[in-house]
This record gives sequence, C-alpha cells and structure tokens, in this order.
Amino acid sequence: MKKIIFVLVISMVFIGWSYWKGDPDNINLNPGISGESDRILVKFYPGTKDKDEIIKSHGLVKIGDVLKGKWSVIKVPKWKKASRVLNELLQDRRVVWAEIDQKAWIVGEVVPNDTLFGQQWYLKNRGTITGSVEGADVKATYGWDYTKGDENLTIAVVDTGVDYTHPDLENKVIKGYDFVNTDSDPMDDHGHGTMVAGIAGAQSNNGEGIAGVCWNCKILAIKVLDSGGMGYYSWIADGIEYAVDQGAKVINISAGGTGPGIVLEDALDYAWRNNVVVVAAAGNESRQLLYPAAYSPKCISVGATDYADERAHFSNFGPNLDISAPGVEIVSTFPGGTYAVGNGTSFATPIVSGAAALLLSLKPNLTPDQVRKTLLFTSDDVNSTSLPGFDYYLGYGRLNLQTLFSPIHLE
Ligand SMILES: [Ca+2]
Ligand SMILES: [Ca+2]
Ligand SMILES: [Ca+2]
Repeated sequence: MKKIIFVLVISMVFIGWSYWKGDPDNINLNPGISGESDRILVKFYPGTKDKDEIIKSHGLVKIGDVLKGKWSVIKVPKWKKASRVLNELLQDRRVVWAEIDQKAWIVGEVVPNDTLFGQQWYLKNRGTITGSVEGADVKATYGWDYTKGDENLTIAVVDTGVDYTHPDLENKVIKGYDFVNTDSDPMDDHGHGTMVAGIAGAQSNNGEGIAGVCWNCKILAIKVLDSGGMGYYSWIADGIEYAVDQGAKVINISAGGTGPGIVLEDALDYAWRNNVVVVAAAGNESRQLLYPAAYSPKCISVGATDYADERAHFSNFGPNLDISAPGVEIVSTFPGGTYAVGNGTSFATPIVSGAAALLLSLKPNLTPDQVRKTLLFTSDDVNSTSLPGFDYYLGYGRLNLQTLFSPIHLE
C-alpha cells in the first residue's frame, strides 16, 4: 500500500467574526415550479379559413393569437382535460401542431442571508476583493433559482472526517465511518474535511456563517485521512465503496497520490456501475494530475482558478483535467464552530461536487457520464483568448451554475 500525498492546503488563515460585514440581502424570486396550465396553443395550416369556427366545432373558445395569428390560444374549459383537448386537436387534419401553453418563470438571483456570504467570492464575485474581477465566480445565485438541492440527496465527503457539531453543519451531516481508526465516529481531527463539507453543503440561508453550494443536500462524513492528512489508497477505496453502499449520489475526494492504484480504479468502477458521481481534486503541485483525479472520465477531475478567472498557479494540469472551479481564498467551516480560509484544488472540488448534487436534484436519472459531460460542456471557457476550447490548464473551463441547468431536455 502506498502512502498518498495529502492535497496541500497552501495557506489557512483563521478569521474572526468581527472581521466580516454581514450581507442582509434575502431575496427569493423563485416562485416554484408547476406544470399546471389551462391554455392550449394550436397552429393551423396556412390559408385555413374560419379558424374560430373550427375551434368552436371542438367545443372550445379562442381567447387570443400568438406570433401574428400563426397560433391561436385556447382556454381549456374546467370540465375538460387539457390532454384530451390536445389529442382531439392533433387529430384534426387542418391542425399542424397543438401543445400545452406552458408557464415560464423569471430567472432571478437567490441571495442567501448567511453572514459570510459577502466573502464567498467563489459563489458571487462582486469585484470588491483587491485584484478580483466582478463575475469571476460560478454564478451560484442564478443556479439556486433552478434548485437549492434535494434534501434526500447525499454528498459523501471522503476526507479527514467532518466536525458534525459545527453550527453551520450540525443539521446536515450523516455520520458514516472512520476507516483510519476503524470506528463509527468520523469526527474531523484535522480541519480539511470540515472545510470541504461546508463548501459543498453547509447549512444555507440560516443567518449563520457561509452558504453551501447545495443548500439542502446531506453530507455523509467518511474519514479516510488521518490527523496529519494522510490516508492509504485502501482506506480511500473502502471509503468510496462505503459511500456507494450508503446511497450517496456524489462522492467528493479532495485528496490524491502521485502513483496509479488499481484499487482506486476498482472503487471508481464500483461507483460508476452504481450510478454514483465521483469528483476528485487535480492536486496542487503545478504538475501532472494526482490519482484518482487522473482516472477521469471515471471521475470528474477538478483544477483551481482564482478570483480573476485565471488558473491558480499551483493547480495541476494535463490531458485528464476536466473542469476548474475557484480554489483561492475559499472561506468555509472549520472545527470548533469557527471559519477558515484555504487555498487548493481541495476546495475547488467540493464546489463541483455541490454542483453535481444540484444537477442530480433536478435530474435524478442522469448517469455519471451525463453529469460529467453536462458540467464540462456548460462551463465557461474563461481562457478562450489564449487557449480556446478544451485545454490542459483549465480543462473545459470554469464551472457555471447558471448555464449548467440550461440543457433542460436531458432526462
Ligand atoms: Ca473516529
Ligand atoms: Ca450558513
Ligand atoms: Ca480553454
């Protein structure tokens, strides 16, 4: 068994409560989703006369026109089923097409009231931090307008454990297993796993601390790295398998080693076969990808960007790098009820895990391959000037939670 090199936390600066200014914005523009509609649209062949009479002959009443009269709007009477009316109209040889007049909603921002949200530039960058560029972020507030996550969906944090007593995590964490000390208490004795957990799914919009990417998802705490941040591949492989068996839909691995390990590949295959998405950190040595990240596409490998949408100088690279997310000065939960700031692909990875969980909350039937491709193909090619398209340094680009949900026809 080989030792793995813990993904380096380049700097970890503790921050005090008084340091931050609260962000009292709390705007919820999401009116919810309903498929109900009492209107039908019908399109007749060009030159069709007496459209109103035809509509009447079906026992219906026209209430308006669309696209300069190419389409008619019909109100479905209360005593008729829309689907039945639709079928009747579609069978009429004068009708080109008929469909339900579906509802759309405003796509607004959802700004949480968590007191440190203003410092979470990675979710919404207002350009207020020196050197930062407004909009160099993952557009989280726009993504939350589509979904805040399914409370029955679990993200496994396979890491140093999680401080499940943290006030911004206590209601979110399911205690899994500790493969380091072989006990059922995955308490974090390092700090790294608690930060990773908070980024992916801290309790959000609760007037406390930070917002997690997936507001409602649960965190399954699995300890595979010791108090020094080291863990054997076997622990990690066991942690992955355990996460799958416990029903996690997304597994976050913010750790990696320099050598390939078939045991890790086996664990990734097990997750893949069971439709579980694995997201892994590229590493922080500014060289080739660590394992398991290098096993992409069996996992989603994640590099780091900074607050100007440029590659973080430490972020590993290569042909198997999939996507990038912010990984510099990332504020998150820390053991002892505190908060800390960290740098590294370790902290970029749970942003992508949270995004995968949001996507699966909305579209639970997507396969790991579909989740991976949707994340990759909807990302922003932020270095398109110098490296258009996929490249070894940012992968497909920087995660974008606004465009992530746009391929609505994927099921
Ligand atoms: Ca333990
Ligand atoms: Ca919070
Ligand atoms: Ca590019």
